[in-house]
Amino acid sequence: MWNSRLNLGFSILLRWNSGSHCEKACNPRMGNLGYGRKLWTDTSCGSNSTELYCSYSEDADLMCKWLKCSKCNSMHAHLSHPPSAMVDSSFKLPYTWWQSAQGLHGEKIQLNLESEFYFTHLIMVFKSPRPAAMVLERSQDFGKTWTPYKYYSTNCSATFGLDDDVTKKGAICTSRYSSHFPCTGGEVIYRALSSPYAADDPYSPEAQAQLKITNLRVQLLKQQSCPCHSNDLNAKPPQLNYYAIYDFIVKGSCFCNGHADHCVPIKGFRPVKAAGVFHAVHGRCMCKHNTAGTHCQHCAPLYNDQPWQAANGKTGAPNECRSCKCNGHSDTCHFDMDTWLASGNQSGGVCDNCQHNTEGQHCQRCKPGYYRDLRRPFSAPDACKLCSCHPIGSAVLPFSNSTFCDPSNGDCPCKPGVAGPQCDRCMVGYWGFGDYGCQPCDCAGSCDSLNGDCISSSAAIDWHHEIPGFHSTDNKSEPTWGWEDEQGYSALRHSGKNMILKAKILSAHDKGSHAEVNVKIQKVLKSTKLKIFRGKRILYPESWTNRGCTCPILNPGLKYLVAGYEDVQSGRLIVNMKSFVQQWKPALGKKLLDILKDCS
Ligand SMILES: [Ca+2]
Repeated sequence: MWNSRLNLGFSILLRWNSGSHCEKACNPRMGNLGYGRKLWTDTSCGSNSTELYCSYSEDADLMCKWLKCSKCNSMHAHLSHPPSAMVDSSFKLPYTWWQSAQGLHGEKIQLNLESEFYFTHLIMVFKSPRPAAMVLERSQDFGKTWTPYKYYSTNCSATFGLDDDVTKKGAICTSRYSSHFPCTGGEVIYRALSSPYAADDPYSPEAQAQLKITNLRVQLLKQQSCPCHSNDLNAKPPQLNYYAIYDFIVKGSCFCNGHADHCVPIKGFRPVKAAGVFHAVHGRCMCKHNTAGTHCQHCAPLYNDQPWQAANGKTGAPNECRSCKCNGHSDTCHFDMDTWLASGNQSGGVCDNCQHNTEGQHCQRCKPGYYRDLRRPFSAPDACKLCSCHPIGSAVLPFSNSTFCDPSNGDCPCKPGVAGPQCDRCMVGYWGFGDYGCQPCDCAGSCDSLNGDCISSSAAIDWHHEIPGFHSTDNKSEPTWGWEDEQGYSALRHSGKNMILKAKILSAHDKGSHAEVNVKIQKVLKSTKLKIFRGKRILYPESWTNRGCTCPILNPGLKYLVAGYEDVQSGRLIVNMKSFVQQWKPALGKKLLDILKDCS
């Protein structure tokens, strides 16, 4: 009898556990949900004082055996029959039982769970004759509302007005478990997974509606006496009107939506000690498949790229949660339906609270006011750096009061006439750095960047303070076209150079008060005041006395593009630190012609 009862459970268990390591849909082990938990009944025999009770049993031929009487008293361990005797070990203590008080028509047995559990089946083993009527109910909301699983009666239509599943398959009432025989040891069995649910995926919403419980209750509605009773006409009316149950086995498991194979105690749950019982079925899932929650009922914080799904117990599909891509700048994301639909049901994860000055669905770009430092991997916490734009020289975006730099390189948007990556100075040929930027010099040449005063041709201005590297062109190697060149040409446009030549340097001479450079002019690209012809001529480097060299550097034997100044009074061709001097290369001439075309 005991073995057949337990096999029922294991056959279902095997069907559910499709993957041992939870690679596929998986479920924690089944067990007796009654173990470690308190079972509630309305009464127990002998709770006030010692009570006498009697019982019959029958032999294999259903012939009644003698009447046996005994006493119960809840104060004495060997005479007490508390509800806990139904949930002790049915292996080790098969003959302990709960017994109700006598003379009652209704009784109730209730199991309250501390969380949601899967319930698969119930087995009750009666010591007394089974009830003539009873109902099994469950709650999914901790006892607020109850729904019947099954009605039991010797006569379903007379007792409940319901069809009997013996004659009408699938009916909610049955007469199968209500016979008065056997007078002791009779079973009542209910299978939550029976047809039409048995073929379903146990994690489908339909199956869950059927299997999920927080409470289970059996209402014993009508007693039934053993037929032996009426045979014993000579005896005094014996004490036979009570319910007695050996075992109340509630088979089920932790409720994990197919995403866990192991469970631990719900916080605060303390198993009740019961004789011979060491294992309780616990309620908090240890979630796999990137899921989280007591019942793995949602995705883990960084795994909300697609909607959560229960695993599929029928196909074995784990339906795991998929990671969001947050580039290491967020630990959590949420699922957004609009994003999901917009992506064609591919990706709906939106990263939450992007850290490290990033923003975007995937924290994939620097926030306004920050720029990408390409020397760092984007996942680094310092990949986005604060823009450092000069508060006066930088332009402000329309409708905004803050300055944003180019997020790709940190360059700031400058006000008119302002230059530099941070917009912290006037462009060459501009002056008056201020709230409205810089204004063009009103001079033939350049001007003082602070007050706009025109700079006389005799004054030396160090370009190389403004334009790094311009004067340091390495003559030995082929000059490369770079930022300095662009700046130089920009200066050609704006600072009013009035003669441009291509010249070969023949020799340089120290004349004491000044220097003279003998050149051979090969091409006159621009001349405004003096007549300049191809052939030999002298250039006068103005800044020679200060520097002890021909500055800009003019090495004999090399050809240069020279943009300088024609001094009408002296008739001299003058070069100084404001002049544009660059070693000649063909590309230079072409570029220059384009510029001169633009200027004319
Ligand atoms: Ca027992």
